[in-house]
Amino acid sequence: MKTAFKDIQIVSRLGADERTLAFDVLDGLTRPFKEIPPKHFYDTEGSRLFEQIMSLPEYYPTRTERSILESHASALVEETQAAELVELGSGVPTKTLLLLDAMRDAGTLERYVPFDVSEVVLLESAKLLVERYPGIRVYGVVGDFERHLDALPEPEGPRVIVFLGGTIGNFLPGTRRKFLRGLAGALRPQDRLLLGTDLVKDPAVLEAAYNDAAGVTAAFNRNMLAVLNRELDADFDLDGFDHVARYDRDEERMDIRLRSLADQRVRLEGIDLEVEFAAGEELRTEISTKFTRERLEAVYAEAGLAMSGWFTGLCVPRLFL
Ligand code: AVJ
Repeated sequence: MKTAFKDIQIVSRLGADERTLAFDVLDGLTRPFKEIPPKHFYDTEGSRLFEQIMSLPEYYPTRTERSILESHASALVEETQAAELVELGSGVPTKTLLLLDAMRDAGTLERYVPFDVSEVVLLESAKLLVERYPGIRVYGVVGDFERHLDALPEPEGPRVIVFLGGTIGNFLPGTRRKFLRGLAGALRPQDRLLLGTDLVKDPAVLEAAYNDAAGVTAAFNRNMLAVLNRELDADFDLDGFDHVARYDRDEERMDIRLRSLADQRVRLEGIDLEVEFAAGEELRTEISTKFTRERLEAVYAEAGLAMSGWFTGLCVPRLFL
């Protein structure tokens, strides 16, 4: 446990010996259908590219979610009387400020509990927030929210857990249920979960959002190979793979992959592995599930949650305006 500033406390659940990437890659590249989980996109360069994605004309989710929060933050605070905000995968708080502002204005704000894999990001946002909200306490948790939810502190007042940005869409159904059940277990009757999800819509709109004209999403996708090259001493040729993002109508999710342009062999020195890719073979790097209200209610029900509110925004990709 480290305390850097009065009012700021950061606890870490990530050990220096985390080998998650190595395990995920060894596991994911030795299966008949190759797959690496999307959490490995986000090194410094990946986070920078994702920041760019969020302001792309085709990528409507970020600005749609922001407008929803702008419209409903004060009503949410009014209804929940939230004294503390727990944010999963907090990153650099931007949209969160809308909620924290509403809590400050209502006079309920006491504590912000950001949960993120990056200690640097947590400390930076904590410093920013204690300046912006005099009297607020920040309790940051460095960890992986799929494994370390038990590191959350005891609630000190009505709590809202927020999980924004549509990241829930990255989970396969089984993991999603396990994760939501974990959250359900952390919520008392007076607490609430605020979940940001993208919705099923015209596949053309969806596919455009993940195949932007400027090629930022393609660069973001390929950057995962750069992460492997650096962290696992691998020799992926980034130009040897195409970015592929298709909407799967049966599963109601975007399916994002890297397609090998030729037969090739890749060596990953760091995990002592050689893998072959056939020409046209695909490596899945992400799924991004799109929901309907009915689907979400069913997903909540199987996790022991009940929907108490539903807010939508108009998704209009700037391209089509
Ligand atoms: C951060 C998972 C919500 O699924 O839209 C954006 C990630 N990938 N473009 C999404 C992403 C490609 C994003 N999430």
